[in-house]
Amino acid sequence: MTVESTAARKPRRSSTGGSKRAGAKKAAPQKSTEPELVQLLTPEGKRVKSAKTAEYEAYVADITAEELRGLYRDMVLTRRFDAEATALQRQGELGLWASLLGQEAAQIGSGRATRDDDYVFPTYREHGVAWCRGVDPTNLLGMFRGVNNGGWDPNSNNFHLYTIVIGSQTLHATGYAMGVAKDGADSAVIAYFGDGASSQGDVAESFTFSAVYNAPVVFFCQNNQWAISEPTEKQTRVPLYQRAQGYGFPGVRVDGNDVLAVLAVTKWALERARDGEGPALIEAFTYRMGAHTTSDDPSKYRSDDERVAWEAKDPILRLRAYLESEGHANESFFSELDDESEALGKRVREVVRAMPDPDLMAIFENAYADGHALVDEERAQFAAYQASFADAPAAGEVK
Ligand SMILES: Cc1ncc(C[n+]2csc(CCOP(=O)(O)OP(=O)(O)O)c2C)c(N)n1
Ligand SMILES: [Mg+2]
Repeated sequence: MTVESTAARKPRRSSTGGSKRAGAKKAAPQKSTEPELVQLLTPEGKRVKSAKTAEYEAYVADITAEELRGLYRDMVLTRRFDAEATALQRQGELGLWASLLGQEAAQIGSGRATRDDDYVFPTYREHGVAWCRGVDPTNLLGMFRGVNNGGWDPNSNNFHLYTIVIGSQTLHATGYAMGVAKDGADSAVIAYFGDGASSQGDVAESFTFSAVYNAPVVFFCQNNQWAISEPTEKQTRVPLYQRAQGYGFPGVRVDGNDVLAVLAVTKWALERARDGEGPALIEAFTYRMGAHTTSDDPSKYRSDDERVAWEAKDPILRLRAYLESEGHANESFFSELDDESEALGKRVREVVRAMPDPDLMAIFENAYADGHALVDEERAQFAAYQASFADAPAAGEVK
Protein backbone atom coordinates (compact mmCIF):
# COMPACT_ATOMS: atom_id res chain seq x y z
CA MET A 1 0.00 0.00 0.00
CA THR A 2 1.32 3.41 -0.84
CA VAL A 3 1.13 6.57 1.19
CA GLU A 4 -1.60 7.80 -1.12
CA SER A 5 -3.80 4.88 -0.27
CA THR A 6 -3.06 5.31 3.44
CA ALA A 7 -4.04 8.95 3.23
CA ALA A 8 -7.19 8.09 1.33
CA ARG A 9 -8.39 5.68 4.02
CA LYS A 10 -11.89 6.64 5.13
CA PRO A 11 -12.41 7.83 8.70
CA ARG A 12 -14.28 5.39 10.98
CA ARG A 13 -18.00 6.02 11.04
CA SER A 14 -19.21 7.56 14.26
CA SER A 15 -21.44 5.35 16.46
CA THR A 16 -23.98 8.15 16.85
CA GLY A 17 -25.18 8.04 13.31
CA GLY A 18 -23.97 8.66 9.83
CA SER A 19 -25.22 8.40 6.33
CA LYS A 20 -27.64 5.56 7.18
CA ARG A 21 -29.74 7.82 9.47
CA ALA A 22 -33.19 8.34 7.99
CA GLY A 23 -33.64 11.78 6.53
CA ALA A 24 -29.98 12.64 6.77
CA LYS A 25 -28.79 15.03 4.11
CA LYS A 26 -26.66 13.53 1.41
CA ALA A 27 -23.09 13.99 2.54
CA ALA A 28 -21.15 16.62 0.64
CA PRO A 29 -18.46 15.08 -1.53
CA GLN A 30 -15.32 14.57 0.55
CA LYS A 31 -12.51 16.95 -0.18
CA SER A 32 -9.75 14.91 -1.74
CA THR A 33 -7.12 13.86 0.75
CA GLU A 34 -4.73 12.82 -2.01
CA PRO A 35 -1.41 14.52 -1.40
CA GLU A 36 -0.50 17.31 -3.76
CA LEU A 37 2.48 16.40 -5.92
CA VAL A 38 4.64 18.98 -7.63
CA GLN A 39 5.31 17.64 -11.12
CA LEU A 40 6.70 19.61 -14.06
CA LEU A 41 7.49 16.67 -16.34
CA THR A 42 5.05 13.78 -16.75
CA PRO A 43 6.28 10.18 -16.92
CA GLU A 44 5.81 10.48 -20.70
CA GLY A 45 8.19 13.44 -20.76
CA LYS A 46 5.64 16.25 -21.32
CA ARG A 47 6.12 19.62 -19.61
CA VAL A 48 3.16 20.53 -17.43
CA LYS A 49 2.35 23.96 -16.06
CA SER A 50 -0.35 24.80 -13.59
CA ALA A 51 -1.21 27.66 -11.28
CA LYS A 52 -0.54 25.37 -8.30
CA THR A 53 3.07 24.75 -9.27
CA ALA A 54 3.82 28.20 -10.72
CA GLU A 55 5.73 29.29 -7.61
CA TYR A 56 8.22 26.44 -8.11
CA GLU A 57 8.17 26.48 -11.90
CA ALA A 58 9.59 30.00 -11.77
CA TYR A 59 12.90 28.52 -10.57
CA VAL A 60 13.40 26.55 -13.79
CA ALA A 61 11.42 28.73 -16.20
CA ASP A 62 14.53 29.82 -18.10
CA ILE A 63 16.50 26.57 -17.94
CA THR A 64 18.52 26.11 -21.13
CA ALA A 65 18.80 23.08 -23.40
CA GLU A 66 22.43 22.75 -22.31
CA GLU A 67 21.46 22.66 -18.65
CA LEU A 68 18.80 20.04 -19.37
CA ARG A 69 21.37 17.91 -21.20
CA GLY A 70 23.63 18.38 -18.18
CA LEU A 71 20.96 16.99 -15.84
CA TYR A 72 20.50 14.03 -18.18
CA ARG A 73 24.24 13.39 -18.31
CA ASP A 74 24.46 13.54 -14.50
CA MET A 75 21.70 10.97 -14.14
CA VAL A 76 23.10 8.61 -16.76
CA LEU A 77 26.63 8.69 -15.35
CA THR A 78 25.38 8.26 -11.81
CA ARG A 79 23.36 5.22 -12.85
CA ARG A 80 26.36 3.78 -14.68
CA PHE A 81 28.59 4.28 -11.68
CA ASP A 82 25.97 2.69 -9.43
CA ALA A 83 25.62 -0.35 -11.73
CA GLU A 84 29.39 -0.76 -11.78
CA ALA A 85 29.54 -0.67 -7.99
CA THR A 86 26.81 -3.32 -7.76
CA ALA A 87 28.77 -5.52 -10.19
CA LEU A 88 31.97 -4.97 -8.21
CA GLN A 89 30.22 -6.14 -5.05
CA ARG A 90 28.98 -9.25 -6.86
CA GLN A 91 32.56 -9.95 -7.96
CA GLY A 92 33.82 -9.73 -4.38
CA GLU A 93 35.57 -6.38 -4.80
CA LEU A 94 33.25 -4.56 -2.40
CA GLY A 95 31.83 -5.85 0.87
CA LEU A 96 28.48 -4.16 0.32
CA TRP A 97 26.79 -1.63 -1.94
CA ALA A 98 23.72 0.54 -1.40
CA SER A 99 22.28 1.19 -4.86
CA LEU A 100 20.30 4.31 -5.78
CA LEU A 101 18.65 2.82 -8.88
CA GLY A 102 15.53 4.86 -9.60
CA GLN A 103 16.43 7.75 -7.31
CA GLU A 104 18.65 9.59 -9.81
CA ALA A 105 16.23 12.48 -10.38
CA ALA A 106 15.70 13.06 -6.66
CA GLN A 107 19.46 13.22 -6.12
CA ILE A 108 20.61 15.09 -9.22
CA GLY A 109 17.75 17.60 -9.08
CA SER A 110 18.42 18.45 -5.44
CA GLY A 111 22.22 18.24 -5.75
CA ARG A 112 22.27 20.64 -8.70
CA ALA A 113 20.10 23.07 -6.73
CA THR A 114 22.85 23.53 -4.13
CA ARG A 115 25.43 26.28 -4.27
CA ASP A 116 29.14 25.62 -3.70
CA ASP A 117 29.01 27.30 -0.29
CA ASP A 118 26.00 25.25 0.87
CA TYR A 119 26.73 22.23 3.05
CA VAL A 120 25.33 18.75 2.41
CA PHE A 121 24.72 16.00 4.98
CA PRO A 122 24.02 12.72 3.16
CA THR A 123 22.91 9.25 4.26
CA TYR A 124 24.84 6.31 2.80
CA ARG A 125 23.13 6.38 -0.60
CA GLU A 126 23.62 9.89 -1.99
CA HIS A 127 25.98 8.90 -4.80
CA GLY A 128 24.21 11.27 -7.22
CA VAL A 129 24.47 14.18 -4.81
CA ALA A 130 28.16 13.39 -4.26
CA TRP A 131 28.59 13.53 -8.03
CA CYS A 132 26.98 16.98 -8.16
CA ARG A 133 29.25 18.16 -5.34
CA GLY A 134 32.33 17.11 -7.30
CA VAL A 135 33.32 14.19 -5.09
CA ASP A 136 35.12 11.68 -7.32
CA PRO A 137 32.89 8.58 -7.45
CA THR A 138 35.81 6.27 -6.76
CA ASN A 139 36.19 7.97 -3.38
CA LEU A 140 32.75 6.66 -2.41
CA LEU A 141 33.90 3.07 -2.70
CA GLY A 142 36.71 2.82 -0.16
CA MET A 143 34.36 2.43 2.80
CA PHE A 144 32.30 -0.19 0.93
CA ARG A 145 35.52 -2.05 0.15
CA GLY A 146 36.53 -1.80 3.79
CA VAL A 147 39.80 0.01 3.17
CA ASN A 148 38.95 3.31 4.86
CA ASN A 149 36.39 4.91 7.15
CA GLY A 150 35.10 7.51 4.73
CA GLY A 151 37.17 8.38 1.72
CA TRP A 152 37.01 12.12 1.21
CA ASP A 153 37.62 15.36 3.03
CA PRO A 154 34.12 16.72 3.79
CA ASN A 155 35.32 20.29 3.70
CA SER A 156 36.74 20.05 0.18
CA ASN A 157 33.27 19.82 -1.34
CA ASN A 158 31.05 20.75 1.61
CA PHE A 159 29.80 17.17 1.44
CA HIS A 160 29.85 15.36 4.76
CA LEU A 161 30.92 11.73 5.09
CA TYR A 162 28.27 9.07 4.58
CA THR A 163 26.27 8.41 7.72
CA ILE A 164 24.98 4.93 8.46
CA VAL A 165 23.28 5.70 11.80
CA ILE A 166 19.81 6.38 10.48
CA GLY A 167 18.64 9.96 10.88
CA SER A 168 21.58 11.20 12.96
CA GLN A 169 22.85 13.46 10.18
CA THR A 170 19.70 15.60 10.42
CA LEU A 171 20.88 16.70 13.88
CA HIS A 172 24.38 17.39 12.56
CA ALA A 173 22.85 19.43 9.75
CA THR A 174 20.64 21.39 12.12
CA GLY A 175 23.55 22.24 14.42
CA TYR A 176 25.66 23.20 11.44
CA ALA A 177 22.86 25.40 10.07
CA MET A 178 22.47 27.13 13.44
CA GLY A 179 26.21 27.86 13.23
CA VAL A 180 25.85 29.21 9.70
CA ALA A 181 23.17 31.60 10.93
CA LYS A 182 25.33 32.71 13.89
CA ASP A 183 28.20 33.39 11.49
CA GLY A 184 25.88 35.62 9.49
CA ALA A 185 26.64 33.62 6.32
CA ASP A 186 23.99 33.43 3.63
CA SER A 187 24.58 29.78 2.72
CA ALA A 188 22.16 26.97 3.43
CA VAL A 189 22.39 23.37 4.60
CA ILE A 190 20.60 20.32 3.23
CA ALA A 191 20.09 17.06 5.07
CA TYR A 192 19.10 13.87 3.27
CA PHE A 193 17.21 11.04 4.91
CA GLY A 194 14.77 8.27 4.06
CA ASP A 195 11.14 7.52 4.83
CA GLY A 196 12.23 5.02 7.47
CA ALA A 197 14.50 7.59 9.08
CA SER A 198 11.50 9.88 9.52
CA SER A 199 10.51 7.70 12.48
CA GLN A 200 13.76 8.36 14.32
CA GLY A 201 13.74 10.66 17.33
CA ASP A 202 16.77 12.42 15.87
CA VAL A 203 14.67 13.62 12.94
CA ALA A 204 11.88 14.86 15.20
CA GLU A 205 14.41 16.70 17.36
CA SER A 206 16.05 18.32 14.39
CA PHE A 207 12.64 19.48 13.12
CA THR A 208 11.92 21.08 16.49
CA PHE A 209 15.31 22.75 16.89
CA SER A 210 15.56 24.00 13.33
CA ALA A 211 12.06 25.48 13.52
CA VAL A 212 12.45 27.32 16.80
CA TYR A 213 15.94 28.57 15.91
CA ASN A 214 14.90 29.35 12.35
CA ALA A 215 17.93 27.44 11.08
CA PRO A 216 18.72 27.63 7.34
CA VAL A 217 18.31 23.92 6.71
CA VAL A 218 16.36 21.97 4.09
CA PHE A 219 15.24 18.48 5.04
CA PHE A 220 15.21 16.32 1.94
CA CYS A 221 13.39 13.02 2.44
CA GLN A 222 13.64 10.49 -0.35
CA ASN A 223 10.51 8.48 0.19
CA ASN A 224 11.15 5.28 -1.74
CA GLN A 225 8.21 3.81 0.22
CA TRP A 226 10.30 1.18 1.93
CA ALA A 227 12.73 1.06 4.83
CA ILE A 228 14.31 -2.26 3.95
CA SER A 229 11.20 -4.48 4.31
CA GLU A 230 9.02 -1.97 6.18
CA PRO A 231 6.49 -0.09 4.03
CA THR A 232 5.79 3.60 4.65
CA GLU A 233 2.41 2.81 6.20
CA LYS A 234 4.37 1.44 9.17
CA GLN A 235 6.12 4.79 9.57
CA THR A 236 3.33 7.32 9.26
CA ARG A 237 -0.42 7.91 9.11
CA VAL A 238 -0.07 11.09 7.07
CA PRO A 239 1.97 11.85 3.96
CA LEU A 240 5.41 12.67 5.29
CA TYR A 241 5.57 16.22 3.94
CA GLN A 242 2.52 17.12 6.03
CA ARG A 243 4.50 16.54 9.21
CA ALA A 244 6.30 19.82 8.67
CA GLN A 245 3.14 21.76 9.42
CA GLY A 246 3.11 20.55 13.01
CA TYR A 247 6.61 21.91 13.51
CA GLY A 248 5.79 25.25 11.93
CA PHE A 249 7.55 25.15 8.58
CA PRO A 250 6.43 24.32 5.06
CA GLY A 251 6.46 20.84 3.59
CA VAL A 252 6.20 19.99 -0.11
CA ARG A 253 5.78 16.68 -1.87
CA VAL A 254 7.56 16.59 -5.20
CA ASP A 255 7.62 13.93 -7.89
CA GLY A 256 10.99 12.41 -7.02
CA ASN A 257 11.33 10.95 -10.51
CA ASP A 258 10.99 14.36 -12.15
CA VAL A 259 14.41 15.99 -12.11
CA LEU A 260 13.04 19.36 -13.17
CA ALA A 261 10.46 19.50 -10.39
CA VAL A 262 13.02 18.39 -7.80
CA LEU A 263 15.47 21.04 -9.00
CA ALA A 264 12.79 23.73 -8.81
CA VAL A 265 11.44 22.80 -5.38
CA THR A 266 14.91 22.42 -3.85
CA LYS A 267 16.02 25.78 -5.24
CA TRP A 268 12.90 27.30 -3.72
CA ALA A 269 13.60 25.73 -0.31
CA LEU A 270 17.31 26.62 -0.29
CA GLU A 271 16.58 30.19 -1.30
CA ARG A 272 14.07 30.77 1.48
CA ALA A 273 16.53 29.21 3.96
CA ARG A 274 19.23 31.63 2.77
CA ASP A 275 16.77 34.51 3.05
CA GLY A 276 16.27 33.78 6.75
CA GLU A 277 12.89 32.12 6.37
CA GLY A 278 13.97 28.95 8.16
CA PRO A 279 13.66 25.24 7.39
CA ALA A 280 11.51 23.41 4.88
CA LEU A 281 10.76 19.74 4.33
CA ILE A 282 10.82 18.27 0.85
CA GLU A 283 9.40 14.80 0.37
CA ALA A 284 10.66 13.41 -2.92
CA PHE A 285 8.15 10.68 -3.70
CA THR A 286 10.06 7.98 -5.54
CA TYR A 287 10.85 4.31 -5.70
CA ARG A 288 14.13 2.48 -5.58
CA MET A 289 14.01 -0.19 -8.23
CA GLY A 290 17.02 -1.95 -6.77
CA ALA A 291 17.39 -3.76 -3.46
CA HIS A 292 18.04 -1.94 -0.18
CA THR A 293 21.64 -3.12 -0.40
CA THR A 294 23.41 -6.00 -2.10
CA SER A 295 22.66 -8.04 1.07
CA ASP A 296 18.91 -7.66 0.56
CA ASP A 297 16.38 -9.57 -1.55
CA PRO A 298 13.31 -7.36 -2.07
CA SER A 299 11.41 -10.14 -3.86
CA LYS A 300 10.73 -11.47 -0.35
CA TYR A 301 8.53 -8.48 0.52
CA ARG A 302 7.77 -6.35 -2.58
CA SER A 303 5.54 -7.29 -5.48
CA ASP A 304 6.82 -7.42 -9.06
CA ASP A 305 3.82 -5.36 -10.14
CA GLU A 306 4.97 -2.50 -7.95
CA ARG A 307 8.39 -2.47 -9.52
CA VAL A 308 6.98 -2.70 -13.05
CA ALA A 309 4.66 0.26 -12.37
CA TRP A 310 7.60 2.36 -11.23
CA GLU A 311 9.82 1.31 -14.11
CA ALA A 312 7.31 3.11 -16.33
CA LYS A 313 8.12 6.29 -14.37
CA ASP A 314 11.88 5.96 -14.88
CA PRO A 315 13.48 9.37 -14.27
CA ILE A 316 16.07 9.02 -17.02
CA LEU A 317 13.67 7.86 -19.74
CA ARG A 318 11.28 10.70 -19.03
CA LEU A 319 13.94 13.39 -19.43
CA ARG A 320 15.22 11.68 -22.56
CA ALA A 321 11.71 11.73 -24.04
CA TYR A 322 11.49 15.45 -23.31
CA LEU A 323 14.93 16.21 -24.76
CA GLU A 324 14.09 14.31 -27.92
CA SER A 325 10.62 15.74 -28.42
CA GLU A 326 11.93 19.29 -27.99
CA GLY A 327 14.96 18.68 -30.21
CA HIS A 328 17.25 19.58 -27.30
CA ALA A 329 19.64 16.66 -27.89
CA ASN A 330 20.70 14.76 -30.98
CA GLU A 331 21.98 11.25 -31.58
CA SER A 332 25.63 12.19 -31.23
CA PHE A 333 24.94 13.57 -27.73
CA PHE A 334 23.50 10.24 -26.65
CA SER A 335 26.21 8.13 -28.27
CA GLU A 336 29.02 10.27 -26.82
CA LEU A 337 27.40 9.90 -23.44
CA ASP A 338 27.34 6.12 -23.89
CA ASP A 339 31.09 6.21 -24.50
CA GLU A 340 31.63 8.46 -21.49
CA SER A 341 29.59 6.06 -19.33
CA GLU A 342 31.67 3.08 -20.41
CA ALA A 343 34.87 4.99 -19.71
CA LEU A 344 33.60 5.89 -16.23
CA GLY A 345 32.73 2.25 -15.50
CA LYS A 346 36.19 1.14 -16.61
CA ARG A 347 37.94 3.78 -14.52
CA VAL A 348 35.91 2.92 -11.42
CA ARG A 349 36.73 -0.78 -11.85
CA GLU A 350 40.43 -0.13 -12.25
CA VAL A 351 40.70 2.28 -9.34
CA VAL A 352 38.81 -0.01 -6.95
CA ARG A 353 40.90 -3.05 -7.79
CA ALA A 354 44.08 -1.07 -7.23
CA MET A 355 43.02 0.28 -3.82
CA PRO A 356 45.70 -0.79 -1.36
CA ASP A 357 44.76 -2.72 1.74
CA PRO A 358 45.07 -0.49 4.77
CA ASP A 359 47.79 -0.84 7.37
CA LEU A 360 46.14 -3.20 9.88
CA MET A 361 47.22 -1.01 12.77
CA ALA A 362 45.65 2.15 11.28
CA ILE A 363 42.30 1.32 12.88
CA PHE A 364 43.78 2.36 16.23
CA GLU A 365 44.82 5.79 15.03
CA ASN A 366 41.56 7.58 14.30
CA ALA A 367 39.55 7.60 17.52
CA TYR A 368 41.53 9.97 19.75
CA ALA A 369 43.69 12.91 18.73
CA ASP A 370 46.16 12.35 21.57
CA GLY A 371 45.93 8.61 22.09
CA HIS A 372 44.32 6.68 24.95
CA ALA A 373 45.66 4.06 27.37
CA LEU A 374 42.93 1.52 26.50
CA VAL A 375 43.55 1.94 22.79
CA ASP A 376 47.30 1.46 23.41
CA GLU A 377 46.50 -1.80 25.19
CA GLU A 378 44.24 -3.01 22.39
CA ARG A 379 46.86 -2.08 19.80
CA ALA A 380 49.48 -4.15 21.62
CA GLN A 381 47.10 -7.13 21.93
CA PHE A 382 46.24 -6.98 18.23
CA ALA A 383 49.92 -6.73 17.21
CA ALA A 384 50.69 -9.81 19.34
CA TYR A 385 47.76 -11.67 17.78
CA GLN A 386 48.98 -10.88 14.27
CA ALA A 387 52.51 -11.92 15.19
CA SER A 388 51.21 -15.30 16.38
CA PHE A 389 50.63 -16.47 12.78
CA ALA A 390 53.37 -18.56 11.20
CA ASP A 391 53.66 -16.29 8.15
CA ALA A 392 53.55 -13.10 10.22
CA PRO A 393 55.91 -10.37 9.13
CA ALA A 394 58.78 -9.57 11.44
CA ALA A 395 58.12 -7.14 14.31
CA GLY A 396 57.72 -3.58 13.08
CA GLU A 397 56.52 -4.78 9.67
CA VAL A 398 52.93 -5.47 10.70
CA LYS A 399 50.87 -4.37 7.73
C1 LIG B 1 19.81 3.96 14.15
C2 LIG B 1 19.79 2.84 13.14
N1 LIG B 1 18.84 1.88 13.23
C3 LIG B 1 18.79 0.87 12.35
C4 LIG B 1 19.72 0.81 11.33
C5 LIG B 1 19.66 -0.34 10.30
N2 LIG B 1 19.15 0.20 9.02
C6 LIG B 1 19.99 0.49 8.00
S1 LIG B 1 19.17 1.12 6.68
C7 LIG B 1 17.67 0.98 7.45
C8 LIG B 1 16.41 1.40 6.75
C9 LIG B 1 16.41 2.84 6.35
O1 LIG B 1 15.28 3.13 5.58
P1 LIG B 1 15.08 4.56 4.98
O2 LIG B 1 15.34 5.61 5.99
O3 LIG B 1 13.73 4.57 4.34
O4 LIG B 1 16.22 4.70 3.89
P2 LIG B 1 16.43 3.90 2.52
O5 LIG B 1 17.52 2.89 2.79
O6 LIG B 1 15.15 3.31 2.12
O7 LIG B 1 16.93 4.90 1.53
C10 LIG B 1 17.82 0.44 8.73
C11 LIG B 1 16.71 0.18 9.65
C12 LIG B 1 20.71 1.81 11.29
N3 LIG B 1 21.65 1.83 10.32
N4 LIG B 1 20.72 2.82 12.18
MG1 LIG C 1 13.30 4.27 2.34
